[in-house]
Amino acid sequence: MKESSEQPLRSGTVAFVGRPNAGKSTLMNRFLPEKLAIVSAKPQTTRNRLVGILSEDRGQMVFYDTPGVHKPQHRMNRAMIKAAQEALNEADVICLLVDAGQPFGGGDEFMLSWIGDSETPKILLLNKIDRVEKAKLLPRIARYADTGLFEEIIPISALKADGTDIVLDTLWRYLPEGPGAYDPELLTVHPERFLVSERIREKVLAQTGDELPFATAVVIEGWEEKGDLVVIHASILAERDGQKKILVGTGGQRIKAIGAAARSDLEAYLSCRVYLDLKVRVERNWRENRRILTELERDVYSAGLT
Ligand SMILES: Nc1nc2c(ncn2[C@@H]2O[C@H](COP(=O)(O)OP(=O)(O)O)[C@@H](O)[C@H]2O)c(=O)[nH]1
Ligand SMILES: [Mg+2]
Repeated sequence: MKESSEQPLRSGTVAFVGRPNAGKSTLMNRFLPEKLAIVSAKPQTTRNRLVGILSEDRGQMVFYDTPGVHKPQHRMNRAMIKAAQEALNEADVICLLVDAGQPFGGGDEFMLSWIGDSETPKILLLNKIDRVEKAKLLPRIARYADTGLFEEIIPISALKADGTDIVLDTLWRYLPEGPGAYDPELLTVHPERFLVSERIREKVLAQTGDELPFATAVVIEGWEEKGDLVVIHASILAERDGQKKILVGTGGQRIKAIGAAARSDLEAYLSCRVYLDLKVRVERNWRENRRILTELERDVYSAGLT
């Protein structure tokens, strides 16, 4: 039984938007009971709109983590920007994340005009303050305050959980009253297959350097459950033979390391033994290939849930 002094339940959606690498995925993971989004130091790590669900006694908050907004150069990138735009249009609150350690530039100016058309309440989160001197923060805050676009400006460190409780308390205040739409046990709407492919892709990003910035994708080719063992067949897509070479490494060393890291992560994540059969497949210019992009996109959402 709820006491009458309690606040009414609130529920709604929050979009995290911003330039690549601002820390959007790190922040969403921070608010969820379990890691959902993959994170890397490389730009364009997040490729789709990811849905994360937080259920607590205050209500239900649904996060949209989005791809960073950048100048699109491939069909894939145009789809990424579209995913960010849809999240922006549908959210009850927009959080613009900015890397406070980077100087304000053209990309930031563009973000302001991109979100500026929307009537939705906006909150600015100046992230990565663990890396910035306090004195340098004040002019940044003033710069954003002058735009008149934001209801709130909050300096945070998503990584160190500094200021993040304040963000959450603030966000609840902007959500409409009403019960949540999702089962409170649900963390997300994405199928396990997609989440597994993402976790493998995270290991690919972590184990490759600048020679392979964003040209990879991971496709789950097969999935069999044999008692407490799950056998997963997965392919890493490369755009060229040269990229395949990089992914495989001398004597297959790199793909072995990726596979080992992914397997141990997946065993913890799926709570069972995993046999991971990982291959590299060359698909020329897959970022322009409608068939492959459709195939990748199909795995992202379960039918009927979005
Ligand atoms: N120092 C610092 N690094 C952060 C912070 N938040 C995120 N990062 C790092 O910034 C990089 C990009 O983070 P990510 O969440 O993938 O950014 P996204 O592209 O906006 O989703 C990763 O290496 C993160 O560990 C922060 O508050 N402080
Ligand atoms: Mg991200």
